[in-house]
Amino acid sequence: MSTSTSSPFLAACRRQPSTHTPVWIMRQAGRYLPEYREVREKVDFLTLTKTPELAAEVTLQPIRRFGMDAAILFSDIMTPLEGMGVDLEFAPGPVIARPIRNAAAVTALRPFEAEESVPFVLEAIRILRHELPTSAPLIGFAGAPFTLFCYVVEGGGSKTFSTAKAFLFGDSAAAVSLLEKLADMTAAYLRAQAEAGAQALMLFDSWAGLLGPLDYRRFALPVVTRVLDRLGTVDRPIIYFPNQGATLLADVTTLAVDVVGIDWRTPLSVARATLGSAKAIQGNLDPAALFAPAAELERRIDRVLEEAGPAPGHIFNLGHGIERTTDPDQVARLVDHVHERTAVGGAA
Ligand code: 1CP
Repeated sequence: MSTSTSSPFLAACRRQPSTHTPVWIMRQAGRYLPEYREVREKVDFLTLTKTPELAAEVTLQPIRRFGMDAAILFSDIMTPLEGMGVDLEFAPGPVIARPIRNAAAVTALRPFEAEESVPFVLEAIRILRHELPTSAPLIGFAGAPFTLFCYVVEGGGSKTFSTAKAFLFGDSAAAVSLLEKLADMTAAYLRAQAEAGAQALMLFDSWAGLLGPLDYRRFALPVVTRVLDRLGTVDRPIIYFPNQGATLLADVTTLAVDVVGIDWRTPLSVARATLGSAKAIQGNLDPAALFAPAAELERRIDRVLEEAGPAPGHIFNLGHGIERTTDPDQVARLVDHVHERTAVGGAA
């Protein structure tokens, strides 16, 4: 199903040359877009993610407006957790009224069944595969186990996730059992998305950088490996994004993923040097560059392209999610500039 030659994005995932450097943007569907805000005036966020036609519509919005080289399913990393028996609300970030903080709560979690728990996600994927152009493959995604762990233990967002780390360090046996259950859910969830038609899969480890290398190696890395092992036979490129992971990249090299997402703090040349030539890279413009005047924005885009170097296997993206006060015209400028600057036989 996933022929890479027709898509610069899929080609880059496989480190094959293509007609231009593909570009998409983390959180490309969302509140910086007036057409997204219009949909959100009518329905709340959970309803939006659970109504396949609406989720498909907002997934398509940035593709129609900007012509990105990949679409990412509109959903949230927290969405599948309800299927394990975790209660969930958004206000606007995730809120869990009964966080998981001891062995009994871990044992009480239900095994996850994708068709039963997230039929709306699978249906949204099927709709999107009919509606998306072949130039914009669909990325399915999930939260990496440690990042999900942070939210289900803490009960919501946090700068430090101190409660989650206290559980991890204080009752490591129960914490590892929770991490493994989250890994098994994540693998089943990603497999179901691939079977429904997702053409690439991304794992968001947004809070990986809260761990030093020893703890990352002991707690977070083995459960990412567990997800990948369980996905073994699923033939889709896999992108792993260890946010704030500069000190973790040597360990990340050991993971059987095709693409590593790099946050904006690490120059892509440094990431390439550590990761070697066996992995493609994705990133990493500072999202704040979109608030700079056009000429400065374009200089910063050019710098990212130079850092990535001429070898195939670079997917242009921001180094983290787009800010919601971003001017959509700046996003148009970014997509157009990457396309023009890197077109084979063009100005590059
Ligand atoms: O009111 C609204 O519209 C809700 C805001 C919102 C949106 C637009 C949330 C709540 N989630 C989303 C969509 C979303 N979340 C996508 C859609 C696809 C796209 O990229 O266009 C994706 C991929 C996510 C993934 C996600 N959710 C991550 C990983 C990426 C990252 O930013 O590091 C994380 C950490 C979340 C949790 C979450 N969900 C929502 C919020 C506000 C948050 C952050 C909470 C926090 O820690 O403070």
